[in-house]
Order: sequence, then C-alpha cells, then structure tokens
Amino acid sequence: MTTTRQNRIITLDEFIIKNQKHYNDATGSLTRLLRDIGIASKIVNREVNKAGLVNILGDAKSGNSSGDNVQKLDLFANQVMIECLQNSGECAGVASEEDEKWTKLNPVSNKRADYVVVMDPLDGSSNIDVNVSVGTIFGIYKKLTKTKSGVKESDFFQKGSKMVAAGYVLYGTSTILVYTTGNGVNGFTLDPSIGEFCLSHKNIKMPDFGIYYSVNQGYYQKFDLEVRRFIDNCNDENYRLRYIGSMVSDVHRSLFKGGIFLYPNTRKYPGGKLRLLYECNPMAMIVEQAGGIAVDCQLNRILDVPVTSIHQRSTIAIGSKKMVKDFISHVKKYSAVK
Ligand code: P6P
Repeated sequence: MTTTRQNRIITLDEFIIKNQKHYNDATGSLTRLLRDIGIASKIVNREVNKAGLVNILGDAKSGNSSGDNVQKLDLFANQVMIECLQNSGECAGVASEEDEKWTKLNPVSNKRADYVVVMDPLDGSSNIDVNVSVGTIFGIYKKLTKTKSGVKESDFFQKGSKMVAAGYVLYGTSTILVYTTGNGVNGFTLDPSIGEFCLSHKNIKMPDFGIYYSVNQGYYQKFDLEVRRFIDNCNDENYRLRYIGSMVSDVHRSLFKGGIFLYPNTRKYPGGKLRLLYECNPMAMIVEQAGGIAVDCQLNRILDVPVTSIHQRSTIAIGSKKMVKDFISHVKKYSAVK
C-alpha cells in the first residue's frame, strides 16, 4: 500500500530539523539537544514499562532534595537524562529534582555548550509501584555565561519566560512527548515497532474551557478561603474532579480536554509544593503556548516569577483560559490579602 503524503510518518527528529528555521540561532545545537532528550526518554520509557519485572521498583532508601522517598527508577531516569545531555555536547549544566545542586557537564567535544537544562526526570514517582502514569519534565535555557565551557548558578536563575524550549514525556497507556520551542505545541507518540516518536498531535490548542478540575481535595480544609470558594464553585457547576497525583498526567489531560490544575499553599507547603524551575515553569510555557494560562495563587504569571533557588517552590493554577480567569476572579473577590 502506498503511503500518501498526508499519511506519511513524521518522526520527532525530522520535525525538529524541519522546524529548526524557527530557532533564532539555527546552528543545529538546540536541534541536537532536543533529539538527545528524545533518546533519553526512549531509554527511560523502556525501564518504566518493565518496572514491575525488574528489581527496579521500591524505595531506593534515599531521599532527594525535596525530601521525597526516591524510587530506584527516579535515580535511573536522572542518570540516563544526564548521560544523554552530556553526550549531546550542547548542554553546559543540568539542574534536577534529584540532585541538591546543579551539575556542570563537560561537553564531549571541545565546542561551546550553549544551553542549560532543568528537569524533573521522573515526576509523580510515588505512582510507579501502582502502575499509574509518571512523566519527565524539562526546560531549556540559553546560558548567560559567555565563556565556552563555563556555567554558573545565574544561568539557571532565569525567569521561565527566558526558556527557549520546554517539554514533557508522559509514560502512560502510550508514551507521548510534548514540547514547544515558542512556536506552538506538538505531541509525538512513541511507536515501539520502529522505536521512534512520531508526530501524533500537531499544533495542540488547549480548550478555553473544560468540565474537569484537578486538586488534592484532601487538603480542602487547609486551603485559603478564596481557593475553597473556587472549589465550591466547581462543585456548584458540577465539574468533575480528576486528580492523578502526577502533575504531568493532570496537566496533560487539561491540555487535551480542557480543565484546571491547582496546587495551592497548604499548612504543610505554605509556599506550595511544586517546584518552580523544573515543574511549574516548563508546564506553564507549554500551556501558554497552547492558549492556556498559568499563575501562582498570588496571581503572578508563573513565567515571570523570579527564580532565586533551584528547588524553589511555587503555588500554581494552570489550565484553560476561562477556568483560570474564573480562579483569578475568586482570588480577587475572597482573598484576605487585598
Ligand atoms: P500530593 C508528585 O509527587 C508531585 O510532585 C506532582 O507530580 C503532583 O501533582 C503532586 O506532587 C502531588 O502531591 O500532595 O497531592 O500527593
């Protein structure tokens, strides 16, 4: 059967190269970096998919900078991502949820490494042992340090709006890689029969509205009044509560079906639980590029929040334009802090 042009498979590599013209400095560096992240994702996917079969489950008996119990798969994903970024020769340094400090990479070639990467190598890892979706989140910045191989902390302390690319990989019923370089959002589903991420969701646009809201309702009594009133409104409107406990999964659903995901401040996390640098910012760039909105519970645009530490936490309300705007109006109406 001949494959007509419109049905032709477009792999992630082909798509990245084809769209290289959108990158300001189309030197191919960002292209190579994105492709190597794709390779790392395929390796992580292989292990995630057989986690139940290999002695890779269970607690790695160590905690990470967030104090979370670290599953062995977290460590594996972190190691694979760092190795692939090192091999790309395009990445000067990495900041990861799994490492207290950022890591300087020694580019394999003597060329200048222009970028730094921020990442949560395996988000939602508490779900691994019960076969629920987990994900990788990444963001890419052009480094500010002028020297060829130098990298400094300030290279990572850039606002989210300075990212040149952001993306996530969702290891679910299928494995999908969704990314943006600031010119729209595209999704690639892994075809295991050929080992390639293939374009499956072109130019993703987030619905302006949805019937789902996503928040850990178990903390309801600990939320501020304005958040509780917004949740009450969701209940009055008969919205459906969907909460997987994996940010990538919950935001991914909103991206395709519409909805809002909230992680407000609680007594346990007065500044919010999620990390600004490698969770909130990359997801916010993707959602904004798809037509949605991402703010913190003080109504600051997530991508404009100053980054002052690698594991800085943030509150977040992210999702469909109309639903986040409704959240914003509830905060303005009920917030004690005028
Ligand atoms: P809670 C996973 O551990 C994570 O970092 C996010 O992926 C997820 O949205 C959140 O924490 C879940 O937190 O407190 O509801 O279990």
